[in-house]
Amino acid sequence: MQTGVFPRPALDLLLCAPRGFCAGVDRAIQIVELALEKYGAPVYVRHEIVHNKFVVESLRNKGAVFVEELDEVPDDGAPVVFSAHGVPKSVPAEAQRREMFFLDATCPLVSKVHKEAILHNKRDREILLIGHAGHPEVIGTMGQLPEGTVSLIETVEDARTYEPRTGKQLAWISQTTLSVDDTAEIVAELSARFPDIAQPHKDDICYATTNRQEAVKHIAGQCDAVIVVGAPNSSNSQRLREVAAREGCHKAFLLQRAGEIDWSQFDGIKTLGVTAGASAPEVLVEEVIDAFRERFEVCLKTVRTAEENIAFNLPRELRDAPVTSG
Ligand code: 2E7
Ligand code: F3S
Repeated sequence: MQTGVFPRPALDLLLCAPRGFCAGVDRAIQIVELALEKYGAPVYVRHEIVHNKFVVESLRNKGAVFVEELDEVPDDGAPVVFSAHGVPKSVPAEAQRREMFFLDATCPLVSKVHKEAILHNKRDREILLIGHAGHPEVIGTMGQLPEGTVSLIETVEDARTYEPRTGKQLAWISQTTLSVDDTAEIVAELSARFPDIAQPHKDDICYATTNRQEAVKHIAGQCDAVIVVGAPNSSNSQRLREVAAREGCHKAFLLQRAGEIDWSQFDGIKTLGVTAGASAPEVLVEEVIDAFRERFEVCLKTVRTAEENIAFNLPRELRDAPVTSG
């Protein structure tokens, strides 16, 4: 007989799919792991390979050394990996000058935006980058061209007040992890003001960002609370939290680990939504779900809004390396 044991309250947990790792993150982490296997430790990594402390810590335990700039890397012949977010042209240039062996883990979908910027410049266009100041992807994309060539547009207000600096045709490109809806508003303003502005086929927001936002949007309205597993410096994860909040879920939280859950916020909830940013490992999602299972009678339902089957090739140097067991 279970006297004194209160029944746990029932909780419907809606688990978004797709969520978590994208193809660019998978590739970037594999690059560091394969470099460690093939060349041995240390392997230097410029910037967090992806914006997740758990991932960074696991790689550090295997022998990766994280730095912010190349001047922190000694000339000892060890490989240097550039993070998934991309780097300004000055970074590989400096690595070449110092005859470093480097591996570029820039997501191929970011490299595509870099190529667009270079092409617009070749076609003599004035380039606007829609994105967030200070983010490493934005620094990398702006740094594909000489300083002052690319202008940053962060808000609809920026789009409304932008004064072209040259008489050239305008073109816009974007960061890959933006809010789909905010970007559409900015683009509408730019297109209204500058009807002949050149633009990408659709936008530069990647498939993973788009799919994860769509998934959380789909469930947010039915949820009393939504948890996004991800880091505060992760742009795509922040956008997921915002999307959930805007869809009317008043309790939308971004957190890195189960230990950060403020349980007072979840008293009396009936339906919880869970998703994860593109840099958050599934093991951390499981950790959060397990923490809820300890306090609630959880009925878990996966809600899938898109299928993903994208994988990117590894850099040539690592293609013949043995595959890691995980
Ligand atoms: C690279 C790019 O590491 P993240 O959290 O990065 P963001 O850009 O969202 O802060 O997520 C994976 C990733 C996303 N975009 C890596 Cl360009
Ligand atoms: Fe690439 Fe998008 Fe992931 S730009 S790293 S596929 S979130």
